[in-house]
Amino acid sequence: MKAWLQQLRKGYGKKLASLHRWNAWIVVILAVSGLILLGGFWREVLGAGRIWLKWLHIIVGLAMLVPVIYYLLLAGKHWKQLRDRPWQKVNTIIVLILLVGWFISGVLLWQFKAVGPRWSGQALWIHDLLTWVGLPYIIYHSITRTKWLKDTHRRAIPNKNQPNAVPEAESTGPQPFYTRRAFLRTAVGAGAALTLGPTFIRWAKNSIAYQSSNERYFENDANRMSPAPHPLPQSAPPIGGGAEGNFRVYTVTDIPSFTNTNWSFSIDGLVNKPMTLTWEQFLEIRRSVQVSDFYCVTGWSVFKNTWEGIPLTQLLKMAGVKPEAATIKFYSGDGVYTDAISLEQNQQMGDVLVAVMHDGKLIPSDLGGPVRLIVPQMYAYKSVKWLNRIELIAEDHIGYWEERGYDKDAWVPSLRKKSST
Ligand SMILES: Nc1nc2c(c(=O)[nH]1)N[C@H]1C(S)=C(S)[C@@H](COP(=O)(O)O)O[C@H]1N2
Ligand SMILES: [Mo]
Repeated sequence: MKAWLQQLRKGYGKKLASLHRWNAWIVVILAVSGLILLGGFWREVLGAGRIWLKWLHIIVGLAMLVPVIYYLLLAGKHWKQLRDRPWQKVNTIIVLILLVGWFISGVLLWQFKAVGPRWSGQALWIHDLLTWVGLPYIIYHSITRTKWLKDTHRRAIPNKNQPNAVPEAESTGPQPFYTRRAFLRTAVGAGAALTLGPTFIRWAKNSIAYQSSNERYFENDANRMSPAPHPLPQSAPPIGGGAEGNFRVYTVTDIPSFTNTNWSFSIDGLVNKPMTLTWEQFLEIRRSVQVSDFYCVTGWSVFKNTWEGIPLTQLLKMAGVKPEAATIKFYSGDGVYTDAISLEQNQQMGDVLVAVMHDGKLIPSDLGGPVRLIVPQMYAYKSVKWLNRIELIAEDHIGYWEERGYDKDAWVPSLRKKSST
């Protein structure tokens, strides 16, 4: 073991430098792929590419463990050399905390099915937090160190007692406490951090819509439907006590907006009474209220939503499903997104809802209003937003995200245990 460590430490200075370089590239790849995965804009552009990118992010993220472990093996020696450089020590610790934090939360996110929605929710929060704190820090770090690309000697730590250390010929002897160069670098770094930091945060807020309440969505409703439905007594105030957690607005298209004239709701295909309803007709159908949790496969959840709407089973009864029908296909008013469940799954679940209200208010356009599907026992990619057509078909239908690599099995495992018995 000792001999092996010694072997490992041969050419220590060079090794440390190349370790740093490798790690920097890994972080760049993870940052770019992670930000693209996060950005709503890329959802539409990438399609199936998103799944590949996610895999790249996971694999490179796992690979990050190699330089971290390698460094830890060399750390004892490095640490001794940093004796007189407390800030480099602090920097090293910060970077290690970031990398390990990203790694652990990333593994939990990757294994979201095994760890369950509460854990993956926490993991996502930590993963994001580290990103918003860590990325500006690392950007600052690399800007103030870009000199290093040219003057390698800035990186090497002079140490007379170490024959294997990088030659210190270029080391310019005792350095003035603060050189003009160092000052410039710090100024540039601080300037960059100051301009990038707030932009980062604003961008984060807008692009992932991670914020402290869902109120904003209600205020920005782009739909103009009238009349407004009267909430049932269980809806206002909501019997669930109000949703816990924040929706992230996910869409593969622009957010559509609807009025009474461009909105209608159809049930067709293998039914006895195909119908197309206006908003007024739709609101006349008896509604009911349910409280349920909402789980996205990417790790976030919104708990205790009070949804009011028409149970799918009730709509299907109205239309009269023909015996040849096997699949219920859902269409979004965005003209692109579709998904499906089997008639059997619908019967088994019994709580699929064509929802009109959330926590006593009309569902805002960002969150799929005026009418969206809610499939509480499956991951939310089944819960089609801007639902405006239900078609009964005999064959299978592969939904939008399933076609692009999402699991065909959308059951939330923790709920499955209860419902399958
Ligand atoms: N029409 C449409 N419905 C959709 C999506 C979409 O992109 N378009 N995304 C799905 C996914 S993956 C999730 S997690 C939820 C997100 O719902 P929210 O945007 O209201 O939070 O909607 C689902 N339904
Ligand atoms: Mo999702």
